[in-house]
Amino acid sequence: EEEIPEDHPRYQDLLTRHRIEKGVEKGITHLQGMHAEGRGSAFDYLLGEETIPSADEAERAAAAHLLLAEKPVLSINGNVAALVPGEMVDLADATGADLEVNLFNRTEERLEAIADHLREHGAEDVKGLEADARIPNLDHQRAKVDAEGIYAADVVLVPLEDGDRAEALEAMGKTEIVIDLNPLSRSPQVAEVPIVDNIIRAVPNMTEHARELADADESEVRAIVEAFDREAALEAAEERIRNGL
Ligand code: PTJ
Repeated sequence: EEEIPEDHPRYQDLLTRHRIEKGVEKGITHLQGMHAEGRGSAFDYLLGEETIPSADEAERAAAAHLLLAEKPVLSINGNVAALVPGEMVDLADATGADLEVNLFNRTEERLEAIADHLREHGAEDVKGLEADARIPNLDHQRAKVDAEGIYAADVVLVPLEDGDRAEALEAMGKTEIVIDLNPLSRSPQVAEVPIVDNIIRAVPNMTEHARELADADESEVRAIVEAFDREAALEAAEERIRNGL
C-alpha cells in the first residue's frame, strides 16, 4: 500500500484493488474475488466514488438495527476479510455483534486463513468453523453456518453476498443488511436494508453511527429503523448512476 500515492485521483480504487491482490496472495481471497472487485469498482465509478446521502441513511439504519438486535452477526467472506478486517472488528465491538466467516467457495484452508487474519486484526471470537447448522434450501457447501452464529441470528450483515444465499437467509426470516455497489443485484433487492456503497467507506461509517447512537433512547433508535425506506434508497442509488452516465 506504500506504493500508492495518496493524492492520486483514484487512490481508494487502487488501494481496494491492491488489497484484493494481497488477499489472493495470502490465501484469504478467492480468485473470483478479483472479478467481484472489478464489477464493484465500475459501479463505484458511476456513483462518483463517494457515500451518497441515501447510503449514509442506510448505514445509519443498519447501525440502528444492529444495536437493537438480540443476536446480530456480521458475515465475512474473502473479499471482506481482505478489504476491511480491522473495520469489521470495530463494527462488531461497537454493536455487540459476532463475526462469522461464511464462504461462497468454501474450503477449510481459506476458512482458517480468514479466521487467523481477523484475529491478527483484533478479533477475539471468530465463528464459522463449527459449521454445525444448515441454511435451508441452499446447496450443501454454501449452506454451512454455525448453529450459535448466523443460524440463530436475528439481524445479519452480509456484505458482497451472492443472491441465492441472500434470498435463502431472507426466507429464514432474518433481518438482512446487504452492502453491494450494484443496486440491481439480487442481494440488495431482497435486503431489508440495502447499502449501495463501497464496503471500505460503508463499514467505518456504520461504526461511527453506532457509536453516536449507543447512548440514545431506544425509542429514538427504533424511529430510525422505522423511518428507513428501502425502495427509496435503491431508487436514489439507481438515479445517481443514471445521472452519472
Ligand atoms: O470469499 P467467497 O468464497 O465467499 O467469495 C466472495 C465473492 C465476492 C467472490 C462471491 O460472493 C461472489 O462471487 O460474489 P458476486 O456474485 O460477484 O457479488 C459480489 C457483489 O459485490 C457484486 O454485486 C459487486 O458489485 C459487489 N462489490 C464488489 N466489490 C465491492 C462490492 N460492493 C461493495 N464494496 C465493494 N468493495
